[in-house]
Amino acid sequence: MKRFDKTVLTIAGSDSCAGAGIQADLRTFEALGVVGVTAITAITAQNSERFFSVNAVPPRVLREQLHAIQSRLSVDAIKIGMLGTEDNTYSVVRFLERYPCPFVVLDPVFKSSTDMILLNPRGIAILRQFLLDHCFLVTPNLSEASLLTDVPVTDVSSMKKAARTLVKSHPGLKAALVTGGHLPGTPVDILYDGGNFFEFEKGPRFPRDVHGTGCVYSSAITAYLATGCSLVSSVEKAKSYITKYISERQETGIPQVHQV
Ligand code: PXL
Repeated sequence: MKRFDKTVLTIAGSDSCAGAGIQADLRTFEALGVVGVTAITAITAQNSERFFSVNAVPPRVLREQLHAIQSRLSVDAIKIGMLGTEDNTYSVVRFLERYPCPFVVLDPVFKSSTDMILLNPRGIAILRQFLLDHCFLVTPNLSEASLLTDVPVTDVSSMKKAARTLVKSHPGLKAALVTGGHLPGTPVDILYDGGNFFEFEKGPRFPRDVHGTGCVYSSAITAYLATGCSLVSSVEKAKSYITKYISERQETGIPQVHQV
């Protein structure tokens, strides 16, 4: 039964075509029965053919949203997606320093699939140096894992190394999930929780990529963590949610809520 008695904050960018970003996060929270609240970092203008522009919100505007939420609500978990600029990244670091939250899930968004820069190298440096230590889990794909560790991540063995390096080099970070959607052969996701590795085989490979699946996957993990599921169970449940989500969009590509 959906209870809507937990609140999850997403700090992310707006996607005008609503497949990714804040819009995808909110749809996922709704489908999984948690209340979603938002702090918008940037506004993108894009459609299924073209990425037109990205405009970050000024850091003051981001801070005001975070303050408005924090001063009135108790947040059970936070999902962080696109941050847009180094200043906004730093504002989120300051917010988490003042108001730590046990379940912060960071989906490091650096580029769109069309290669639009969504966080520049200085922003990535701040994320690495300061933000990761305030997170419970980070969920990079192969290229994001490479950018976070300075080592090419191309196969299961380098995914394991990257996951381990991320956790070991950030004392505050509890776990890393390196997603292998673009691996050749059977795709697999690797979770490292500071002690053990867990492998999650992807469901069937679908012919069509669905925009925003990284956002939906990390939002689903955050929603399950907020409702009290363990880390491994949250990833397992999110994995079956995302598999169904992708399969339902093979025909139309249209984002919609599916019944759990
Ligand atoms: O899928 C990554 C992503 C996240 N957030 C926003 C985006 C994108 C990719 O386009 O636009 C707002």
